[in-house]
Amino acid sequence: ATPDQVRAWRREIQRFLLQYEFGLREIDTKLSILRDEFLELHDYNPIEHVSSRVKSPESLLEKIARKGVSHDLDAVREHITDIAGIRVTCAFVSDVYRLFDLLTRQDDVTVQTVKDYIASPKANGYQSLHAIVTVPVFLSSGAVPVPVEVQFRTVAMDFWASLEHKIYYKYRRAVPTALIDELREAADTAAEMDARMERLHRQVRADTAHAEQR
Ligand code: 0O2
Repeated sequence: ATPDQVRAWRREIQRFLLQYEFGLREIDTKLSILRDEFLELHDYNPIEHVSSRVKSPESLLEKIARKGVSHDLDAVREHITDIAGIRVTCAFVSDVYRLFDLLTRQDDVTVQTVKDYIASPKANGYQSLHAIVTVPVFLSSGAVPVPVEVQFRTVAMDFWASLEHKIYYKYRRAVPTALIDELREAADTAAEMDARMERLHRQVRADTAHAEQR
């Protein structure tokens, strides 16, 4: 390709990725509204933190090659669904599902796919609730539906996933069996802790409600 072609292609990619940046902002605003209203109604914050990213052009190109997708941007839009990603970390499993419902019930949010790795954890122990949603972004040329991957998880699931991710890359995807077994056990421990924290949380809320009635 000539330098002019490379420059033109870069500009096109930048414009393409900007739409995903806008999609993330829409979802981010929705989540912050839900959080602030929840705080007002229930007196606690259901979201511990939110992080988001648009895939870098390098990592997008790597995934296009790995998945054998054509470089045509319409094909990329259709087949690579995690160009915009947002991760919502909650204290409790019940809040994970509650936020998922509150977000996906909104009129302008369309759910494409849901993968519930909390109900059915992956073989390695990974747990999270994933949804690919599309949200309209209003550009000068009209509305564009932008796909965003939203991952909902608890603090314990997030702790596990970030360590597992590091280990996976450290061993270049060939993790020793003993470590795989330990990670699986650690995932079970995290799930037990989530169940225990949920019980405590319910107990405290019930006790508080009782005290308020008296
Ligand atoms: P990164 O580096 O986080 O972006 P896909 O490969 O996305 O087309 P897949 O695998 O069917 O399709 O999607 P899935 O199962 O919904 O997983 C997508 C994302 O979930 C991953 O993105 C990870 O962020 C996370 N994830 C899934 N499985 C695991 C796991 O076993 N361990 C950890 N730590 N994270 C996981 P990427 O692009 O793979 O990675």
